[in-house]
Amino acid sequence: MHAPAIEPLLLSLDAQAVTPAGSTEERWLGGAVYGPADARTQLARRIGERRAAACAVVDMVPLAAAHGFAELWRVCGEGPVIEGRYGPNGEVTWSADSSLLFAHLSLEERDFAGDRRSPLEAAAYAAYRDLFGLLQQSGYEHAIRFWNYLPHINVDEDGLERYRRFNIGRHKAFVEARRSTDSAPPAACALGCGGNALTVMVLAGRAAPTPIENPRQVSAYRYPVQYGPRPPTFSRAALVRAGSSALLTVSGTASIVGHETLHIGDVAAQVDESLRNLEAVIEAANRAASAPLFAVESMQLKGYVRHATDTEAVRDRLARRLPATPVPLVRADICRADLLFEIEAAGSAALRTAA
Ligand code: 3EB
Repeated sequence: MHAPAIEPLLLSLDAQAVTPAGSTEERWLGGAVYGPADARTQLARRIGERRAAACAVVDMVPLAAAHGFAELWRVCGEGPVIEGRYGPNGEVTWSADSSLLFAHLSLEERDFAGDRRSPLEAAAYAAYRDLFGLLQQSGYEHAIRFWNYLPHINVDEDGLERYRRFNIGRHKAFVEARRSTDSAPPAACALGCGGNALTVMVLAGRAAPTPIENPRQVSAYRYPVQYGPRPPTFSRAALVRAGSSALLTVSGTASIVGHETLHIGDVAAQVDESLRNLEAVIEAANRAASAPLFAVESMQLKGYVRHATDTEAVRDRLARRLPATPVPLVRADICRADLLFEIEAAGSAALRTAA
């Protein structure tokens, strides 16, 4: 069997932890480390300074690993991984192999305080403008997956929740870059984090991914205006062919059916509903691929938990459905105030070619 062209891997930064990380000869296309600011130092010790620089640091408290963990993209294709900087002040850090690119940037909102718009809206617009500029210039023009992390995500700012302000800035950048906002946007997640910066990461490729929707849910880019003046710009998942394998990356998935939050105040039921949605998205991806390539049990999962006090309840529900699948959890605010849990998934599968 061929090694996949790209696969997500989890690396615990606890010194005593046994992890799947192999030799330092392995090639990584960036990723993210979830933990305190010094987590990057831990990561550099494990994978080297240069490769650690290609990773974003997301200020979130892991609910098990004391020193945090990293989610890295291992690439197994031919050719070297190259790195670089992009943007007016070199704020975008990127790394790429011959077919895929990973990039990240963090913008301090206070640097946008003079803007006529809300600083967060302006920062979201600038982040996406810069990332789209890089994608356009580098030839990895197709965004596959975005990760969005912003402080105080549910806090009201001048009469509008900050997540909704973020959506306005993101939407504007999509429109200006002539990227469709109402069909086939990339997969994404949007969560609250600590610190003072908006962090956006993107995985992009030279070939267009296939967007996947969830038949149980209204497409997020068609949410009614009750969720804000501009809808969130993301698809439920993105499926992309990479060499002789396929990569599926599933967006943040929560207890939403239609466009409404279900099981308000009941974290266990929200976990169950989120897993039903995750399975529905994976099923839709398998239908699009015309082959049963993906299963929830064999994907790399990550859960976001709003209240640390819900950790045991969340673990218990996850273990019932997925007894043999580890799900690393971090404490994070979810983009709707009534959501207590969100889960995301990514995985690679070998493509069978006719002999
Ligand atoms: C939802 O389904 C939950 O704004 O990029 C999930 C994934 C959610 C991505 C985003 C938001 C985003 O609407 C929230």
